[in-house]
Amino acid sequence: MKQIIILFVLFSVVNSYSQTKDYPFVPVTFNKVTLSDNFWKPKLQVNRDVTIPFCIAKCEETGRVKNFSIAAKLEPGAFCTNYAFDDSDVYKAIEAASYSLQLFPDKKLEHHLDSLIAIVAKAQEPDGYLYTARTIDPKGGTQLGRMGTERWVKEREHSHELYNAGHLYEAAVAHYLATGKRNLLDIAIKNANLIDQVFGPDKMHTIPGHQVIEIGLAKLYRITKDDRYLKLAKFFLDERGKFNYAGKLSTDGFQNGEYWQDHKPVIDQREAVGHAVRAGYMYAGMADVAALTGNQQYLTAIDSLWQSVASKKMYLTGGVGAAGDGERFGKNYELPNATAYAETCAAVAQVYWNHRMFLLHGEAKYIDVLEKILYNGFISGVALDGKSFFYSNAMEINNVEGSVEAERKRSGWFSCACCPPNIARLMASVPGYIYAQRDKEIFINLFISSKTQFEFDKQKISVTLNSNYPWDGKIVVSVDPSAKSKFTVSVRIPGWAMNHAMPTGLYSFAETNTESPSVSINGVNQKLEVRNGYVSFTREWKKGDKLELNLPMSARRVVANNQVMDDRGKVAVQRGPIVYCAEGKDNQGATSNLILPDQANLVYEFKTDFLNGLGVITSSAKAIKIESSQTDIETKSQALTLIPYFSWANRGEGEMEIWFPKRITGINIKSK
Ligand code: FUB
Ligand code: ZN
Repeated sequence: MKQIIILFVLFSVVNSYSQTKDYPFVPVTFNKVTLSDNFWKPKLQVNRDVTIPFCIAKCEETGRVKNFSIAAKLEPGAFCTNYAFDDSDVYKAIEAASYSLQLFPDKKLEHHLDSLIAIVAKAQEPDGYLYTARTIDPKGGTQLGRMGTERWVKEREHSHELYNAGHLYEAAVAHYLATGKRNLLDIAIKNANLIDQVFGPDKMHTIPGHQVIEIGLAKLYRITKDDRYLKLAKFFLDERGKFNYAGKLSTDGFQNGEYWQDHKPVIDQREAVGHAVRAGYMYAGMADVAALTGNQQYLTAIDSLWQSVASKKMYLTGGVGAAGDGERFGKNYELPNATAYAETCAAVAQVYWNHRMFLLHGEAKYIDVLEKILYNGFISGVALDGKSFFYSNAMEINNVEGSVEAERKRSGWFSCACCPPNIARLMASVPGYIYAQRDKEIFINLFISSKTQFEFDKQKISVTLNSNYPWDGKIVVSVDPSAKSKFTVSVRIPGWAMNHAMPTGLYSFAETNTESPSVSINGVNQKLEVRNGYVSFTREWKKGDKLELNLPMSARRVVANNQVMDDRGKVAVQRGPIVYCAEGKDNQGATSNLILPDQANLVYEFKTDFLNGLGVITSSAKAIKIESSQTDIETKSQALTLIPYFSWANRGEGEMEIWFPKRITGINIKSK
């Protein structure tokens, strides 16, 4: 008996894995932050009241949930939606709802999720396989050409079996964290165990055609501490770049593997190429694996890839993936406005990745980019009504040329509906991006009014942030330790407040700002020493201490690197983190005829009753009138109204412009 016990203990020790490595900077997760913010809380409320129920209802109406039901044999039928990856929309909706439950407890929603999860459980095959298209139709007849006649064989090209799994794992972890329930987590674990049995160095080899399983596996690993999941995530990443494409996938048009980021081993990739959502998820997955294993080669690669994106391939709004064919990154500095693609999912993926880059390096430049995306190119994806969306995010709509491919208005849903539930899940998890910690250092990254608690040496430290950001630059942080103690509070000084429109110089301010940020503690001004984008205060903090940050908020002109052809000779306008645009509605019906001369003042005003309350900028433009021929040009002065880019297309269709010529040149004569 004694021997058996010893053996059992030994066995447990061998099998009990203790996670020793992870991100050095630890985020305060969404479930530990209470929001009170005037900007985000109403958005999260709309997300809870409208977007999430809308996404769930659409998943039900369009047959996405029915696919699970048919696979579960709860009803007869054939796979009834367009894409085998439609399962993932259900998972993303569950993930979104789970985050939201944390902030807004809702028994009805919780039960609804349980009933959906029960159907998902029944759709899972006994060995853990979960992919409704094949369970319904094992040989793939209804998805001809997409999923192949056997499990996994078309994963690289089309099937998305591993993609669906990745979204399942993310949803399962969010649901478990928010509710403590294992119903979805157990489904995910069973599926991951099957995938681990099938794939590996001595087993089947493939690459996930659409990355995301790497992130999902890393999350599962953190929750379960089962290192098979971490090894599998790394295996899938390391499989990239090994396939010989020559002549094999000729019909795809993406023969060299760039589309899938499969053209080189991941550790050798330096330039962001191919499908932008896949890339963003992959870089985020590499960051996770780098953090969890200490792999330096991954770090070197993602550091370069970040430079590639942030210094050459990102729109001013934070949007990425300039080219619509292949939903992909363009070449360096290829950032056309009239044909911009900038899929909302790609912006979501960039938020995930930039957050992880911060967690690896502790540098604020990653949060600068994350903030740029959150306040511009991400929330532009959803209308104020919470139920109409952009899949691609135009940078310009003009009635004369070029914008034919751009989405000119928002849609209620899409046949390929990846974006709406992706918006819902990121929106609901925004509270998780505000704070972080490293040892006895607290990081304040975003200025979103909220409250949280840290713990050092068994001491509890409450932190409360109050602001009217992004409209006002005054941010007050109350630091309340349970007893007087020494620790560090590091507050991000946004790059834009220090004269950097973009940390990489892809965009810069046209003029240097003479105002600078200032910080005081309990009313006493502090020296502003900014390191890695933070101002840090190590001191004995006591209950009631108040740190006040004031950021300069004047509206400023931005210019792009001269190599961005489409923005040459043009300026855009930014105030704080918000990028502005003009809509025809506010500008006599047109924007493509407008010039913004250098001398025109930019005047800011907050309008409470306009588009749910937002800051508007007015100025004086020159409007071009072309009389009879292009040689007969007249301009007239005209009032210019600019609104935040995220709020465009809430009042019907019309022209829209972010970049304005500074003067008349051959290239900007394109309007009536
Ligand atoms: O392939 C799944 C999703 O559909 C991608 O992330 C989107 O870009 C769209 O193609
Ligand atoms: Zn999408």
